[in-house]
Amino acid sequence: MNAPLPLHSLNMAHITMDANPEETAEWRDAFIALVATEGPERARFMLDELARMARAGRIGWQPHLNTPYVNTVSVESQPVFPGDLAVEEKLASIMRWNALAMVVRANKAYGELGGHIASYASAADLFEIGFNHFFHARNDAGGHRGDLVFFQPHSAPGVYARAYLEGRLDEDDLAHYRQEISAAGAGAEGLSSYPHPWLMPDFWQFPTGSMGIGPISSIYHARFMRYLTHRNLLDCAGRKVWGVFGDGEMDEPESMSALTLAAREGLDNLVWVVNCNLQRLDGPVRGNGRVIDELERLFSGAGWNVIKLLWGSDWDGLFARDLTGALTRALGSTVDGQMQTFAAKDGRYNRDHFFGQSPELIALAQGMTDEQIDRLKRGGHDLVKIYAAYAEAAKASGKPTVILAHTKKGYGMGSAGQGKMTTHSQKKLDETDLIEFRNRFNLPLSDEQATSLSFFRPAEDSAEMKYLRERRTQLGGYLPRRLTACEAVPVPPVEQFAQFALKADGKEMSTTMAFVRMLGTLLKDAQLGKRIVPIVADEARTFGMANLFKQVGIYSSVGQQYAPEDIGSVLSYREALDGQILEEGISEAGAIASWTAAATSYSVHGLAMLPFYIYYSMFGFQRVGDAIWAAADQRARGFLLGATSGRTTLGGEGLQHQDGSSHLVAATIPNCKAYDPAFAGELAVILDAGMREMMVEQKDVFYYVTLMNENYAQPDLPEGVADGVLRGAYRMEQVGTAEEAGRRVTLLGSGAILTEVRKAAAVLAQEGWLVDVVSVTSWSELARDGVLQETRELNGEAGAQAPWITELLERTTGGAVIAATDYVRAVPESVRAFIPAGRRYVTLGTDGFGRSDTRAALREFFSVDAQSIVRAAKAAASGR
Ligand SMILES: Cc1ncc(C[n+]2csc(CCOP(=O)(O)OP(=O)(O)O)c2C)c(N)n1
Ligand SMILES: [Mg+2]
Repeated sequence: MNAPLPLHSLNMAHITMDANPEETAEWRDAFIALVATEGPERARFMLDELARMARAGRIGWQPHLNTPYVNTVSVESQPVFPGDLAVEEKLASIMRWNALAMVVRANKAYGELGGHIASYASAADLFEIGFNHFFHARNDAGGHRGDLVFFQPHSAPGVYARAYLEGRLDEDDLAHYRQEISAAGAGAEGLSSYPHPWLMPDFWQFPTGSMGIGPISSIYHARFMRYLTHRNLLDCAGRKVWGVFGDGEMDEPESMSALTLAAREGLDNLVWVVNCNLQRLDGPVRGNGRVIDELERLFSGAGWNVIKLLWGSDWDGLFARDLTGALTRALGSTVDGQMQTFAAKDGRYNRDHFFGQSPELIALAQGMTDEQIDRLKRGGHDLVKIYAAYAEAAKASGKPTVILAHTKKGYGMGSAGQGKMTTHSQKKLDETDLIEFRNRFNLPLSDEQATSLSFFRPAEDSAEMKYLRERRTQLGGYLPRRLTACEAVPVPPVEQFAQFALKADGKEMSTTMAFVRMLGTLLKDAQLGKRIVPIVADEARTFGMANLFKQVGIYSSVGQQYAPEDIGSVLSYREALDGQILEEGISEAGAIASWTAAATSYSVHGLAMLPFYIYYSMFGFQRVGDAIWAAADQRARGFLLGATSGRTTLGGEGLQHQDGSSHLVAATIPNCKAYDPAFAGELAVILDAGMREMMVEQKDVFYYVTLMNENYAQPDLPEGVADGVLRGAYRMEQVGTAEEAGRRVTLLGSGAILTEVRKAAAVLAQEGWLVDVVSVTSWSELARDGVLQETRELNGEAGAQAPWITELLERTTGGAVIAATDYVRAVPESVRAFIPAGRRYVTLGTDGFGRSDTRAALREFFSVDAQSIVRAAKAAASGR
């Protein structure tokens, strides 16, 4: 029903168990008369009133969240299509062809490369309407500052196909789809499998390859744009976030987890297009159910504006003739598994099995040939209907919008793939399939060109090419495109925000307290302060940050509409429109999405922001590691602070709170610099270097720093060690007086366990040992440097030096080397290869599950306490 049905035509025959049909008819007639004489507004009022009475009377009635299985935008309210339909259809066909040719070619050459055809085949028209009419590119010369567009990852071939027509990629590039390495040798640009800003830094903006991360990121980016606007940092009015996602992808917890946030925040700058081709990889998304109904209920319930885009224009006439509503009912009661079968079968089958269901449907199909039935388009393949849905979405106000677009997976792939169970991974088409595809989309290709998979680009002065360029000019240029130019932000000298830490003079404090104090000062800095984005996931009080609530406020898009319970207190809970802290509640997934939005603002918005997300370290790399990996792909710049870190610093918390592995995972992320400082002075040096590297030198790195909550005496940072702190280690002290024969040992320690190392050193010194204590601030930086130097040496490259840890140990220490950390042993094991030859290396760590007990008991249990270190030192020295 692309037009509303006349109310009196609704056949209620399907309603069973009507105890009193006559009475029902009276009520119906009354309602029809009301609509006819008083209009829809009065009718709505009456329905509300009845609903109110039903609820008051506790009669147990609930409204259904589903609307009929028809287009939300009716024929009557459909806008005139503003483009040249014929040209756009030709262009879409060319995109389809080149995308298909690229994948099939790559797999003909190297069967192992993989790739996808069917997803873009179903999404091509959804993309094209966006490209031709809605997706604004960033135009810094006074124009639109750009929409953010999230592309479904395995539809990337279609985006490349378009960039090829636009002249942004050439045939050589397309020929190197999924071959980044050989492309470099051939002077071409390798096209990454999925959107990867790391691999194609001038092209892709948002990594979406891991399903679910695109959807949640898009929500938090939309919210971050509001934050920038409300904090008067950047006016983001008029800019939208578009996301094209799969219906299967909606099952990911991340996809759904922030729907209510988007609605609560009234993100009408956000539009999702969910491509409901009813299939995922293995088979139907809801074979025995109906995913569009389910998503409609989910999104409506969450407070989104839902636009169903189900049927193409050629259904309009059918619906108009369907006076009994039989067609709407039949479509509304077909399960998706069956609907998929209809997509896979021809017109004859559909006539027999769909239209053959009832005399009314048979009559409806009578005027159509099998060919016409076969070509009946679903809404997501009809440019006019797609335009209508997008236009409706673009003007929505007060709510985020989802367009549920009904399509066929593998659309146009004929018997080779359309609607087939196996279509997702279909990447081989034989000659007949290719000719069929060419015919299906009227492509101007000879048989030879089709079967040899020639790429096709119309002549530069053709109507299609002129149109394509004109449309993109109107919309500000080409996209996706990743820009990086932005102004550097000056960082205050370290003495200004961390003098107390550099010259701590033995004062007792935890590194978390030191961090919070530094952050508080940095927030006051005239230039940098405003750019800082503190982020927490309901743990600000845990980390002693409550003072910041008052100081900089918690961001709220509606200010604070209540008198907080603690209003008189100096730490009062303060929400404000221009609040600076992003308090994400108990959603680490949300918090890391927020962090990523802020950490990539330098590129997405041309405005560098500096996020500090502080969290329970266990709930970081372990809980949201994949999102951090995606942030790395997106070249994020910012700080992750893993607080209450390590397996023994937060005694009572036990197995699921004590983190012994985050440094191991962090070390695997190439652009993540991970530090486990023991002292506030070290932390100061690390923060200072990180801020300079990211904000001033604008390097694409981010920092992971672990913080502890154990209070202990903080020494002054020794002179001249800053370089060592950043490289990962420095010799902090030598204890003991003279070396007795065989009584020399070197102790390495990091973070929480350095205090145990120093205690062990004192014990050994008392017993006549000479002990060098090395503070390791970063195992991963040491290991990276070691690997780099070793690789240089093996390759005979110039500039190979001894690894820093080798040189440091050789130059400043002696004896066997014992390393202890609050992390699993694999962390200190990562530098074993770089320990100077001939020196025994023993590692102590916290392998296994965590437990609850006192700090002392835990350290003893894991053998990382001073006693265990002393024991290990003696054993190693004696050659045991
Ligand atoms: C987290 C994650 N799990 C699994 C995959 C592998 N995968 C890629 S596409 C796909 C199916 C996608 O189905 P849908 O979202 O419906 O998209 P369609 O191709 O049907 O448009 C799967 C399982 C992935 N990329 N990411
Ligand atoms: Mg799907």
